[in-house]
Formats: sequence, structure tokens, C-alpha cells
Amino acid sequence: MEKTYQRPVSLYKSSSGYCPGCMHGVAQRLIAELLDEMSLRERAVGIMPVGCATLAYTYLNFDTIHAAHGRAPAVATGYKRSRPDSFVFTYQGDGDLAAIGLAEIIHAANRGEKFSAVFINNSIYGMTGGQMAPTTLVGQKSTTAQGGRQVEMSGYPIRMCELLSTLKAPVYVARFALNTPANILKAKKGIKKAFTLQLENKGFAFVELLSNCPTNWGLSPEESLNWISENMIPYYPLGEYKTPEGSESRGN
Ligand SMILES: Cc1ncc(C[n+]2csc(CCOP(=O)(O)OP(=O)(O)O)c2C)c(N)n1
Ligand code: SF4
Repeated sequence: MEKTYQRPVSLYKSSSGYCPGCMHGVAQRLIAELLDEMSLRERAVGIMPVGCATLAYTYLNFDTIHAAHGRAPAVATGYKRSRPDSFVFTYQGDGDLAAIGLAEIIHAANRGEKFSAVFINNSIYGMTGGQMAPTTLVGQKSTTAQGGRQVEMSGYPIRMCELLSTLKAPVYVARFALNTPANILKAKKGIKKAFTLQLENKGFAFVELLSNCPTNWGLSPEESLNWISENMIPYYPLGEYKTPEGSESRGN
């Protein structure tokens, strides 16, 4: 019988320490599958953030570097510039990328650095117990906003794709979601597009993935996936915001 499902070589044979139902594991598996399929494992280096996202280095079977808070784009810049033949990607959560490291990501994107950025938006700080992040939705409760996010106090949730796609340099800016099998397959295609553009030496690519945090949202894994559809996607529309062709195709 043909074996259609197997562990990518780019993924260690270990059990996951992520909370049950957390989609970080799915996002990381997509990356591992692509590195295998695109024969990139030997020259890949993943730049890891702080937060639950960083645990990726425990599971990914290729070189990784752990960057200080929010500094993954700066480390990726240095690595890629000094070793242009390497394949470099960052993997960051929303606390790391959109709060602590907001300047780093904006300037790396604006310089058109030739690496790929994978951004996990789970609307909250996962690892440190569910504080409000720049992506926390209006009214969404968190440990530091127990009555729900209030615009008067905290402003509106930041939409990273919309913000970065106003810059001239990035070649690809797109948002996908990990809430359904169909959307997971679309996300894989989007990450592949970003990786391919790097291989073609085209420039900076940014892929946002709407994800979940069942533990800090206080929901079951299934409820958390529904919560993405009902609450996150309406505020964070899916689609390609910037492509090399200059076209836009939102809402797919
Ligand atoms: C009290 C405290 N403040 C700040 C930090 C630094 N820190 C480490 S992980 C993290 C949260 C990261 O959240 P996010 O980037 O959203 O990633 P996730 O955990 O959701 O993957 C922060 C702020 C810390 N460890 N402890
Ligand atoms: S705390 Fe949230 S983001 Fe972290 S592993 Fe658990 S579910 Fe995932």
C-alpha cells in the first residue's frame, strides 16, 4: 500500500509540547513539508522569536537561531546578507513581531531584505499567559484587559498585512488562516510562494497566518477554530495584499 502521510525529514521525531489543539504545530509542519519538498533543508536557517512560537527549534530538524525579543528580522537580515546563498525565514508570534519588534519588521520590509517572514497571529501573547497584544480584537478579554480591549485605552488592533503592503519594497504580503483543512492548504501554497520568491532572489515576503490559542482564550480546540472564523477573519480579511505582479486578490 502506498504511504501517503509521513513525517517530513525536516521535523524531528518528537512529541509536541504545544497545548492540545494549538495550531503552531500545524504551521511548523507546513514549513517542514515545504523544506523537504523544495530540497531546502541543507541550506535553511530559521530565525526564532520569543514566545510559544520559539519552541519550533525543538521540533525543526535543520539549523535555527534564537533571536532576542522582536529581533528576528534584524538577525535574518545579517545572516542573509552575509550568506546570500542560504535560505532564511523568520517565525514570529504577534507579541514578538507586532509589539516588541514592530520597528524591526517594518524596517526589514522597507529595505526589501531577501528573506521570508512567517507571522503567527493568535490575537494574544501566548507563552506569558494571555496578555493583550497589538492584535487583540476590540472587546476581546485578556489577562491585562479583563473587561475586553477598549479602543479609548488601547487603540485598534493592528493589521500587519495592510500596514506592510503600503511599503514599496516587499514583493509578497498575504494573510491566510489555519482554521479549516482547505485554509491550511491555501496557507501552504502561500508560504511556498514566499519561499519561491526568495529562491528567485526577488525580495522580502511576509505571510501572516491566523492561528489560535485555546488555552488563553479559554476555549476548546474546536471552539477556538470557530472563533477564528467568526471573530478574526472578519477583522483580518484573508488574501494576497501585495504580489510581484502587483495584483490584489482578497477574501479568498
Ligand atoms: C513577564 C514577562 N514579560 C515579558 C516576557 C517576554 N516574553 C517572552 S514570550 C512573550 C510573549 C510572546 O507572545 P507572542 O509573540 O504572541 O507569541 P506566542 O507565545 O503567542 O507564540 C513575551 C512578551 C516574559 N518572558 N515575561
Ligand atoms: S499557550 Fe497558546 S500559543 Fe502557546 S502553546 Fe498553548 S495554545 Fe499554543
